[in-house]
Amino acid sequence: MARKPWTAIVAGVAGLLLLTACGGGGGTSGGGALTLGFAQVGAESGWRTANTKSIQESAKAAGIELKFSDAQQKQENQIAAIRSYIQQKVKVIAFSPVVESGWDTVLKEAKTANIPVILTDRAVDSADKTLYKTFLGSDFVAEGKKAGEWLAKEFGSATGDVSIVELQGTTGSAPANDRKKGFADVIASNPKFKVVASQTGEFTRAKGKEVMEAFLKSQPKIDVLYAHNDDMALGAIEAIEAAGKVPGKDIKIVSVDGVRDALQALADGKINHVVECNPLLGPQLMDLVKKVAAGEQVPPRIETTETEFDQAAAKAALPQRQY
Ligand code: GYE
Repeated sequence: MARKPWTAIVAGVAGLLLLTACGGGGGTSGGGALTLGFAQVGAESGWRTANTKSIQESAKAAGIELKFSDAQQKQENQIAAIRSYIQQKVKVIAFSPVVESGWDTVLKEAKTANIPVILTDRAVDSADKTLYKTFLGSDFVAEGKKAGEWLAKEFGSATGDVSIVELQGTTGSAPANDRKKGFADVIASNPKFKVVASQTGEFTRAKGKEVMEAFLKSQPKIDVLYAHNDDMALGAIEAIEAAGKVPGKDIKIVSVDGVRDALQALADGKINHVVECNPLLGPQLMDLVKKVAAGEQVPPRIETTETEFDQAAAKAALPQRQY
């Protein structure tokens, strides 16, 4: 019983020492360094790697001291990281929530500690919008719709059923929920479009390959693969080729993100269409961090502008593609 306060004090002192040590000699004049705690989802995809790099480089360029953690796609790790940022008294917390629900408790803790929170890339479903200052990222429903619209055009004149398999992103994540919905909304207008199998591939190449192998075994006819991200599509291509089929021809493929490897596969004719999702959120995020740290008002939602790639657009974009 009597131990608890002591442990707390020791932890507090240790935290203080850590904070001082991390101050980098910046001193406390003028309020000290602007510290940002960023809780990243993981390193599951090419998109994520580009996103992490963008955040790390822009923090450096903006003179913001970044504390960065990788949650390995686990919500409990992200919650622990956010709690440690609260304890370390960072100025601002930003994170990309691995799933949409279950954040209210930790977000309330940040609010009580007067630390503003910025959501980047993925949203939360909290009813209380005062738990975070803003959201910076993409409209995932619109991305799913674009994939559906491509499909509707591509198979516009097809007679008979079009059998679609879907590789979903991480279960419960905003991009998986929304990309599924946007796509489903568009294809619902024509009963010939049938999603014959839909399963999570966890946004990774390995899982995308594994689940596609299972689809190829269980489904007698697959005309189209809709993958919620490029990495799963790239993994699935390996499975399709191993099954003796030609990706892009026997099975048409549409995916989301626009990473180099996928644009290359599109240029090579193995993917048929890519909907872009922009991972380079770092510069805009650092701007927002400075604003919320200064107590300035920011818009509640900031969406990135994105395009789509057909084969010609992929070929044109490839030489300058950064990621
Ligand atoms: O599409 C996928 C990544 O949240 C938008 O997460 C992001 C998604 C992205 O793993 O590749």
